[in-house]
Amino acid sequence: MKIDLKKSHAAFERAKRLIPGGVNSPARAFGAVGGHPLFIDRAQGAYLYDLDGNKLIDYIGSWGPMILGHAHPQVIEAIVQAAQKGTSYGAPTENESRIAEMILGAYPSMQRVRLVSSGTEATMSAIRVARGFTKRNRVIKFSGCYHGHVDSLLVSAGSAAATLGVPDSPGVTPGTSQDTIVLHYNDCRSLQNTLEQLGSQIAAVILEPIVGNMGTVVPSKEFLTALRELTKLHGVVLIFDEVMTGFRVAYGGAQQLFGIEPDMTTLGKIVGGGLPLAAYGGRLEIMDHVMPAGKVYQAGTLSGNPLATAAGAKTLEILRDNPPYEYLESLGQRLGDGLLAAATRNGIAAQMQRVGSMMTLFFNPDPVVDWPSADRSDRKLFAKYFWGLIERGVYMPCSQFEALFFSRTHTVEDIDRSIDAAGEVFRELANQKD
Ligand code: HOZ
Repeated sequence: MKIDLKKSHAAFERAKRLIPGGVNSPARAFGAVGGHPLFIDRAQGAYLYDLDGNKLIDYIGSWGPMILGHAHPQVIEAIVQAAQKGTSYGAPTENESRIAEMILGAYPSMQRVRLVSSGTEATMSAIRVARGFTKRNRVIKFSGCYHGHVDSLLVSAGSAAATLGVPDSPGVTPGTSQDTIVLHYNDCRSLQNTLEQLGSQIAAVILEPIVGNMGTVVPSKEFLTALRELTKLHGVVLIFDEVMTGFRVAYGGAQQLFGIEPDMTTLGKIVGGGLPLAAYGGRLEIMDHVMPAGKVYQAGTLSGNPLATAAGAKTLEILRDNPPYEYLESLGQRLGDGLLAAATRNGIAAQMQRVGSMMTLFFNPDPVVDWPSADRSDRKLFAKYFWGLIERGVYMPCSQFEALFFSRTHTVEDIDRSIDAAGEVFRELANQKD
């Protein structure tokens, strides 16, 4: 190993004696790439600093939220000011309405929105509300899509569940998952057949409108059209899980980018500006079923927490008033093209899948359109690529099946340094093959 990771190793040994697997979320465990995770001391702008003092260009961005870069001064100031007024009241605040107004302004498909604390809570609640609204039980999801660790959706799931080989988690009872139907992403025919046969039993179709959790996978135009038309035809609630894509691929998320209105939307990550806040919402007639407006129960002590709403509202305000999306697109194109060129120049079969500032370099000779094609990627090669980049100060997501994210604070120099580092790694790997 070319860099010193002694303190991270010691910290991981200690954590393993206290916390299952030493981590509080499996996606961080480096399980698919081997070795020990880096323990982070602090972060600023585009960089992470680990316990051993290594400075790394960060392409995880806390798995999505940090679109403005780490420790953005205005976001930090908003959090500090909120904290000085108390950290939680268990009573409504005006800031909840302020951020709700901003969300509804950005997502016209939603007429009401409920704030929760995590993406998991948002998708779990959206499914419950869709069931309450339609009075139907069954739900369609797509293999490789991940919607948090909701029991009924931990079936053929992406993210760390796929990375660590447990797409169907033990502990999820057959009873819980029996109402979940799993189809392949981008497969219009099976969607049509399933809805024709079972449409009257299906409450919702849920999907990531651009997948991040099997690596980045983009929907075809036909798939998006089929989703909207068929769900409408069969009275099924179409839920866009925009926890990753919301405020990321455009201020109004994938639905703005594609010009398609789902019935319900879930948000997380960026909406909380790096603090635990998420949201779900949709058409008025659906959301009016949520208690206390309606009878579908959903609650939370820390829902709409004052620190989280302060960080989230400030982040959205900055994104709205000074949109970074053109800049992110130009940097994304540079990075995506650069990484792919570096791989192919060295004889490595790869596919770049990208939308703006989220992307995945798949080590795969064929286009990746769904989980079976993603699953054929070369995991071993990915692990070598990952560690080669760490040694050169570039911190990528630790799985082939995660999207990388970068921020407004990343510079052309950061991008070019990362491409050069990848080029060196690929050269080394090509030489090893010879
Ligand atoms: N949803 C995140 C990206 N797949 C993972 C975060 C986590 O599970 O820790």
